[in-house]
Amino acid sequence: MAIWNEAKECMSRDELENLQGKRLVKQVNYVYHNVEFYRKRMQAQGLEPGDIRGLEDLNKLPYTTKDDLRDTYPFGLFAAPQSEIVRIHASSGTTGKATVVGYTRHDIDIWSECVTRALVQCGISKNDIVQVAYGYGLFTGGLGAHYGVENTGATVVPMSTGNTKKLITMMKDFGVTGIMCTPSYLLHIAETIKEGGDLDKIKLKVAVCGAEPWTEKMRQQIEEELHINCFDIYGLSEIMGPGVACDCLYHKGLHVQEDHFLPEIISKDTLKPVADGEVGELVFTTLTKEGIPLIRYRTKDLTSISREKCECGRTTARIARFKGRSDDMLILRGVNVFPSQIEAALLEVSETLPHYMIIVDRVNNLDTVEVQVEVEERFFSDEIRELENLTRRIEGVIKTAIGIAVKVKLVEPKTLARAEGKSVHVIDKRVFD
Ligand code: DLL
Repeated sequence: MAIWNEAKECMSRDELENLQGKRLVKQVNYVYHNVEFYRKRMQAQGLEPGDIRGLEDLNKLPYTTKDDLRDTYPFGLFAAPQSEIVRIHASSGTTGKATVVGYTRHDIDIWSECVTRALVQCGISKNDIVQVAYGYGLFTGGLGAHYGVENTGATVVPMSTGNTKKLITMMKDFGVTGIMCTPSYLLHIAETIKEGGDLDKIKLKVAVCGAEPWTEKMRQQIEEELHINCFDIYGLSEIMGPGVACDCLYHKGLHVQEDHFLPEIISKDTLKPVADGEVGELVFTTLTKEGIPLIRYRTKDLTSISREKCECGRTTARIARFKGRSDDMLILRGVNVFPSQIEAALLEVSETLPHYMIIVDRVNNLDTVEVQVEVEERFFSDEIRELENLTRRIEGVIKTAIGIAVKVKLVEPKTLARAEGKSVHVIDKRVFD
C-alpha cells in the first residue's frame, strides 16, 4: 500500500497526530542519512536521529531558510540521487540564485493527490473541464495544477498564461466549468469577458486561485462578477507547489494537507511557536518528501492556525488567509505597512477598480508613497472637482488603514500594467545601504 494512503479521510486529531509523529521520525532519519547539510546541522546541535521520537521533539530541530537553499544551489539539499529525480522546478529569487527543487515519482504522485483533494474540496469532479492558466515551466503553478486536474478525472485544458482572448474563446466553445489562475489574472479575465458581452455565454462555476496575496473582499468580488464559487489555494515550490493548503465551501481558512506537511506558527522575533489563533510565520516540515525533504522550513508567510474541526467536517488544521509576508513588509516612515492593507482599504471605496500600484521613494530623507489606482472612466469626463474629492476620500481611507499619509493618483481604466502571472503591486525606489 502506498504510504500516503495510510491517511484516512477525516481521521481524528489523535490519529492524525500519531501518523504525523511516525512520519516525522522517519523523515528526520531519512534526511540525516541522505543530506550532509542536515547531518551537519543536527550534529552541530548535538542531535542524533534517535533524539526525535515524535511530535513532542519537533522544536529540538533547527530551522531551514531560503538562504540555505541558495547556499546549497542547485542540488545540495536533495536527498534522492539524480536517477530517482523525475522533475525539477525552480522559483526565481528576487535576489541571487533561483531556488531549485526536485521530485521523485512518489513526490509527484503525492503532489497530484494533494491537488486532487483540494479540487474535490472545491467541488470539482470528473464531469468538469478545467483551464489551467498558471504559467507552465519552472514555476510550479502550471504543471502542479495540471496533474492534479488530470488525477481528479476532470478534463484539463493547459492554457498557461499569455492569451486572454483565446482563453475566453475556448472557455465559451468548450463549456469550461473550472479555472485555475492567479486572482489578479482572473479579475483581468472577468473584465475582458464583460467587455466582450460574453458573461451569459460561459459555463464557468468554480475558480481555484492562489500564488499571490489577495483579500477576502477580492475573492467575493470575483464570485459576484462571474457568478461562480472562488477558492483560495496555497503552496510554495520549496514545500511542493500548489495544493499544500486550500479553503473549502465554508471559506473559513485553508485546510493544510497535514498528513504530508506539518505546520507550525512561530514568532518571527523569538522564533518560538505561538498559540493557535495568533499571527506568526508559517513553518513547514515535510513528512513524506523524498526529493528535497525540508525540516522546519520558514516560509516567511504570515498567518494564524486553527485546529478546531471545520463546519465541512474536515479535521485538518486550517490556516487563515495570509496577512502578507514578513519580508514584503514595507517600513514607511518607521511604520510597518503591508501592501495587502492598502489593497483592503482601496476595496472599501466602491468607485475604485481592483488595479493599483504602490510607488515608494525617498525624497530629502523622507519616505514618499504614491498609490496609483484605476477608477471608473466617468470620473475623467465629469467635473475635475469630483475627481479631486474622490482622491481626498481615498487618501483618507488609506491613512485610516495604515496610519500614515500617502498621495493618491487616480488613473484611467487599463493604465496600469496587467499581470498574467504574479502581479506586482509595489515599486520600491528607495536605496538602503
Ligand atoms: O506560488 C505555488 C502556487 C502556484 C500556489 C499556484 C498556488 C497556486 P512559489 O512561486 O514558490 O509557489 O511562491 C510561493 O507565494 O510563500 C506565498 O508568499 C505566495 N502564495 C502562494 N499561494 C498563496 C495564496 C507558488 N493562496 C509564495 N495566498 C508563498 C497568498 C500565496 N500568498
